[in-house]
Amino acid sequence: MTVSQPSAVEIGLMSGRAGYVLRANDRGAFTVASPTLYPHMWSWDAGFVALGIATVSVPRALAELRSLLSGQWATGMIPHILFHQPSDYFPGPDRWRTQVAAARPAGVLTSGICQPPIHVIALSRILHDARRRGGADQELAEDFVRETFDQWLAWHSYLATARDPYSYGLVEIHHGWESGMDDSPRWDAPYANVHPQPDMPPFVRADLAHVTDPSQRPTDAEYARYLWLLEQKVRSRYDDAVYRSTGDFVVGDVLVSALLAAASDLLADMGEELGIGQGAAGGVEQSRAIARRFRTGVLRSVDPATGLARDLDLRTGGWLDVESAAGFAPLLCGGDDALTRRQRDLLLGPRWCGHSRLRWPVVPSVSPASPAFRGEKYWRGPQWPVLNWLMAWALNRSGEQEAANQLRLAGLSQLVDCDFAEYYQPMTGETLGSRDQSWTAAIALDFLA
Ligand code: 9WN
Repeated sequence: MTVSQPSAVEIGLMSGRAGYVLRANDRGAFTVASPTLYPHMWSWDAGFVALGIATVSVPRALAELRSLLSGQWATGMIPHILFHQPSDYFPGPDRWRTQVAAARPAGVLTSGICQPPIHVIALSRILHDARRRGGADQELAEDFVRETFDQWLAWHSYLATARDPYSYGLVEIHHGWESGMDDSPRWDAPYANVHPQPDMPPFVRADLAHVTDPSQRPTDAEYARYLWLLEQKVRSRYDDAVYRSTGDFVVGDVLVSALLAAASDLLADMGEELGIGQGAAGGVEQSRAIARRFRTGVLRSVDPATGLARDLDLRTGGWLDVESAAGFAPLLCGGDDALTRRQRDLLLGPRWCGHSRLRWPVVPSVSPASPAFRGEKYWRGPQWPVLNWLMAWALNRSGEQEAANQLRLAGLSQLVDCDFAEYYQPMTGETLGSRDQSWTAAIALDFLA
């Protein structure tokens, strides 16, 4: 299916409305992920939000990243939620009880797990934009990179050490939420071994009150497992080694690993350009080493039969064969040109974006040809605009401009209604989940820039 460029009027409306959404979700020092369902700052959302805001204001984009860094733990971890303000979001700070962790930051309440390391990818894009504009924007962005380089390096080093202690080259996640793809069928097998115990404190979900159809969200049984893992993290006092030997869910995540590899290379590039972190043991060389290790880990996970990367259940030692978009992790980190071309063709082909029943040829979270596919259910099939953006970004970086542009145009066509939904039904195009989702508006701005 070929998709044409939206009209000039549609583009004008879309960029105006996307800017409006981001401004409405701006709480001064940070942007809420969405107005009602997610009234806090989420880690990987903030990365996408920053790159979208940068198309309008580089200083405000950098402020978003600075605000995120204010929640960094002494271990280097950037937590998945920063609770800058009170709200009814559940689980909130009372449930996370991060006061048990010595490494928690002072001055801001946070959750105790992390999310995919998209931030340096966003920062490098912001720096690129700022340089194109020159003047004060360029100066600000370069100063920001100089000032925060070590914090990003600490974040990546945390993932490379505390979350890969045996140097497999795959980042270990301790909760499905850490993947950003909470209920993806990627995690069905490992979650089957997560058994909430009767001594888990009772809970009442708040998310269902903010969506029109609760069946589009994870089930109560899934939530019980999410809360049980949270409990296990608290009981380990957020010590990764303790959790590793006591927790139910420990999985090597290919998408997180590929993002870490890509982001580490970009951090090294920025260091070289600005003369930061030089020398044999400097940040640039450390970043390159991280990139190499995780790129190798991702490429090693590829199933030669399908051409897709696989997560690794570190509890059972088994590969997780699920046709999810995370299988395209090698596109993000590169390293094997033949595989890149194979994955490009697969992604645009009939099991994925070229599937005959899709409303828009946008990356679905799970292949519509897979038995695991569910068109309305959260990360079990719907199209998430940010995922499409990531794949377009990856293709562009691999020199696959034509394929990247196809995803960009399809992504823009999907957003022409200006709902900026959290996710979309791939066959009908119906908007699902939250509306006015910040990261959806942000990637629209980036696609339009
Ligand atoms: C739990 C904010 C976040 C995204 C995740 C998405 C969803 C939270 C939730 O919303 O997760 O972290 O409450 O369902 O799955 O990717 O960062 O937009």
